[in-house]
Amino acid sequence: MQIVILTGAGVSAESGLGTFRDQGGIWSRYRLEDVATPEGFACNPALVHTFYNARRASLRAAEPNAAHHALAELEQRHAGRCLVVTQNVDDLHTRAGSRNVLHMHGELQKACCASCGNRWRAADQMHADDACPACGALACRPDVVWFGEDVRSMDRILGSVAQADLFVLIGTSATVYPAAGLMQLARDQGAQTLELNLEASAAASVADRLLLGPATEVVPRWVAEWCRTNGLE
Ligand code: BJW
Repeated sequence: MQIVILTGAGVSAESGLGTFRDQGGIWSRYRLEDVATPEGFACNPALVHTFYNARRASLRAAEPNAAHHALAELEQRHAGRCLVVTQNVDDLHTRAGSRNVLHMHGELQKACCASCGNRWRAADQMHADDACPACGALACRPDVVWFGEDVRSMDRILGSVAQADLFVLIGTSATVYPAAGLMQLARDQGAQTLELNLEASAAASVADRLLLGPATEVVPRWVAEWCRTNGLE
């Protein structure tokens, strides 16, 4: 039995990290064209660094919540493969103990050089005039995936989705591709599909089962149910 879990901002919402498209979310305070596109970064790198420096500070103050911990426990108990594919750039799944995690939109705590491709742990504060420690270019950026850029680990993600027996979508609006299409893909290839969300996502019509509620409640409840019905208590 292979399980693929796709998570989005909703799984980290109760850890104090904002979602993007909910009321009062990140995109109600910033224009995504300004802070989450290569063109926005080229136009105003200082603004983009300020945006991500603040997000990094929020992440340092955040702790994994009951949903992250429940998913780590599921991975530990489940005998087959259990992969978390996250759109989140935070490290809360890993800090909760999940070991099999793919960050398809990159990682907030990493920096990269747009000139030579070098990657390193980001300083708390990044600046537009930082030099790459490898090549010296003034082309340092957060190691995250902006609109129009290729997402990470897509071959591994597609391979895992193709082999999945169960696909679980958690806390994402399913409006950003290619992540938004993964549940449909999983179902087309024979997986059972489940959505755990505060509100039904744009992909909810392809979920075999939909459980609504805050992640810290529905995810631990579902993991406990799954362990019980699969004799993993
Ligand atoms: C709770 C909760 C609680 C709340 N408990 N739940 C036309 C058609 C199709 C595709 C395209 C198109 N034009 C362009 C594209 C491609 C584009 C795209 O999808 N655009 C759409 C807007 C249409 N995609 C891309 O460009 C991607 N790359 C790509 O496709 O490459 C190939 C390509 C290149 C060029 C052209 C075409 C193809 C890259 C996407 C990169 C996204 N990057 C961001 C920023 C990352 C860094 C950062 O964090 O700053 O990723 S945008 C932002 O959205 C972030 C998120 O990971 C992503 C998804 O957001 P998420 O997680 O779903 O959050 P929300 O806020 O939307 O939803 C929150 C959910 O939680 C809701 O459901 C709530 O109900 C729930 N919730 N509280 C449980 N307590």
